[in-house]
Amino acid sequence: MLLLHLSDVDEAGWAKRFSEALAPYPVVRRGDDFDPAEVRYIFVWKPKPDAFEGLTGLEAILSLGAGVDALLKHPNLPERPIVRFVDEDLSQRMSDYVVAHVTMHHRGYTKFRADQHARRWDQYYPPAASETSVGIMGMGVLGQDAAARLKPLGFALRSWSRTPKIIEGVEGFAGTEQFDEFLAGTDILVNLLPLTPETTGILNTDTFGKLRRGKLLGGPAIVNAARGGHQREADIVKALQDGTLGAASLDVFEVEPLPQDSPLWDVPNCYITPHVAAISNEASGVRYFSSIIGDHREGKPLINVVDRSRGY
Ligand code: NDP
Ligand code: OXD
Repeated sequence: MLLLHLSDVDEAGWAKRFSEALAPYPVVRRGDDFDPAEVRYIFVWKPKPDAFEGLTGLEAILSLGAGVDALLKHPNLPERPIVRFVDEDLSQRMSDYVVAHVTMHHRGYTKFRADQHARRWDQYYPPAASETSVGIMGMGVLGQDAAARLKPLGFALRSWSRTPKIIEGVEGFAGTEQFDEFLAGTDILVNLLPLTPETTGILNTDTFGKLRRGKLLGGPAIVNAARGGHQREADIVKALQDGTLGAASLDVFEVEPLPQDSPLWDVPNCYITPHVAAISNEASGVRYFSSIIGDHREGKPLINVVDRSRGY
């Protein structure tokens, strides 16, 4: 039996699709009449504290989110394998966001927008893409997809990950020892890291001060589409105001929804979106998790299992 426990999304819609895809395998939701001991899989997003109560026969936890930082902090998380969402459609959507914001900062959007408001004709030619370096933090599923889509646009690409990566056309850096070197050659910093104790607060004053200056008018830019916990928002406001950063695109925030009184709302070179960089699409999500359940019922191993000791 599959139990759905989803908050803030259309649980009924997901349940209907799962019932169709898995039939005759039983699919239930909270509030239905079922024996919790019969549940083998639970599909979760923002599970409540009692989500796992009575699930004595549970075999795996399926996460609607690609990021599992919040799930790993659940106070009653059972010691069962966690399968996270890995999906081409999700990667494509994230890369759409990344490419849009990288190209926007590369082409001096902040300056030209301000010029237009001021009715100012001021010819400034941005550097070629090949002279502009995009540094991607996190070279996993999403980071690699973003790099593959930025590459044909001609950007100079570099990446930073925990373990070394050899990817054609991407200069790789790994570990804390190579972090500063990575930053020193980066004009546009893209964050696609998971949120772990090691990566919390990584987008801070110290990091911004180490980015390359002199290539992009107004200063280097950051794009954070991973987690709000990665960024120190007070540092971002200050850096955007004092010119340490030329621009910031933020899809995620320390507190979501972003509070009404956050100073970020009023900073003109800050581009805010409400955690919409990439959504887990129902059709492809149901296809992915149904095939995982089907394979597992046939004795095949689970895929994309979270390593709890690493935190992602
Ligand atoms: P992956 O697990 O596939 O990749 C994570 C990458 O980060 C890996 O390259 C890993 O290194 C690297 N990494 C982890 N810890 C460190 C560290 N301490 N130092 C350096 N590098 C590190 O994750 P995904 O690409 O699938 O997703 C990334 C994040 O994107 C998710 O965790 C989630 O928070 C966020 N996300 C946001 C969405 C949105 O709508 N805003 C939507 C979906 C995801 P290594 O390769 O060596 O293991
Ligand atoms: C995710 C997200 O982690 O939507 O999938 O943030």
